[in-house]
Amino acid sequence: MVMMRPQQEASSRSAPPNYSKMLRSDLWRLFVTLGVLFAVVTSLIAALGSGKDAGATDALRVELSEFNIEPAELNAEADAPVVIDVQNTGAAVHNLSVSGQGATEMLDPGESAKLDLGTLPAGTYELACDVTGHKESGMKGRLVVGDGSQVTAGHMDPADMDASYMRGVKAFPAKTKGLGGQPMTPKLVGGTKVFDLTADETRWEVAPGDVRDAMAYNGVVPGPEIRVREGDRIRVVLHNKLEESTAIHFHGLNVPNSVDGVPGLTQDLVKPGESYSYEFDVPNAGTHMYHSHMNGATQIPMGLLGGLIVEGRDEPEVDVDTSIVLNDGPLGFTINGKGFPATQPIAAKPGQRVRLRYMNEGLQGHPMHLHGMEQLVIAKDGWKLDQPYRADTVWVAPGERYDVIVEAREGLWAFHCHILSHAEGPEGMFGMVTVMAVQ
Ligand SMILES: [Cu+2]
Repeated sequence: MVMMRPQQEASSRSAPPNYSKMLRSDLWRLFVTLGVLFAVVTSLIAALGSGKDAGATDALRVELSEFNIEPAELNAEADAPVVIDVQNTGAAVHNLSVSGQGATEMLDPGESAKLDLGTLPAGTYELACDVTGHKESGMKGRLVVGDGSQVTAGHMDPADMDASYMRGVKAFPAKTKGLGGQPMTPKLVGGTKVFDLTADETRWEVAPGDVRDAMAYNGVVPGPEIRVREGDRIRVVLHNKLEESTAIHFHGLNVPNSVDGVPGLTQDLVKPGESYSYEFDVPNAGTHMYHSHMNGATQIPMGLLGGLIVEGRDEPEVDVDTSIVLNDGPLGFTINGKGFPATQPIAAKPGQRVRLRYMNEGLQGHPMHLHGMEQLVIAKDGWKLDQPYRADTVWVAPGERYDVIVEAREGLWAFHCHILSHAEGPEGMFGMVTVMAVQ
């Protein structure tokens, strides 16, 4: 455009002689014309280019898994279309929902979708998965539109971080309503040990003030512990007070097929309001579990699970025998139905032998790490190992059980899942954390 000025000036003023001479020159005219064309094309390109820039934020991408939205914070420009590429990299169904703005459909594992939110005014929007309980389990985040002054995700004022962390530790072991996994005394009918289990919906306090929708046997998570001896005759009577069908499977026990607890395969559905009896002679000893075998990815994480301990003929001598039932899902990450600081400490005296029985009822693996002492792994899935081995971290996959023996050393020893997002965040420890208190 600058190139035009001599011409304009020339026409608005009386031109000095050497100027008019130059204007008359064909070469100069061609030069000016080319200059004008160049300027027009350049500004057109610039206009188109800037239009494109103003209309798009850098590609936004999130991955959904159990139970994370990664990254947990997205940043977008204000007054520009926001499009998010969403991929479900997890093993369960998830979606991405942006508070009040829109959501993808439910995505199966491996599926992806584009979430086009159009132009959003500046502000902070909540990201979450709409599947019941997934947001509470960690599938949340935020979308910050405009205003670069926002704090970075996960960043907390260091003083607040310290205070929040210490509050949690000082609250441990915090009191909450309800304690699951306590040994159940059976009714003796003839020579048969009878256990009545009522499945119902309930509210369960996972951590102080954190009360969630749950499904429970006899109102507790985990359900009461069934502890019997190899060869006992037992009858487990299930009463279904849920609004959906259910059944009980005895996980790890080599029971007769007819009492294996799989609706449609070995028995009828136990419909709402119905009862069903399972009676058998207890076969193989070991650390086992009982749980629902209907709508499993919901009913079990929500609490329809329990320990089933079968004492054998030659059990190792121990001073303390404790079950560690692991679970994850709508109730968060829990040890015996509670999250830190409401988890129970494991108490022992120096030199005592402590038997820990891990049972993983969750949908994820949990590597359980004990500080200060090695764990001697003596059994896998209830079967004694020919060659016990030592480990400081015992990976317990979904469905697995491990029995370990620990020789207690004096001290307060942290004991937690080593997938650290199951145990600790900027606000302190939570979920799968407890303490072995040897005093
Ligand atoms: Cu874990």
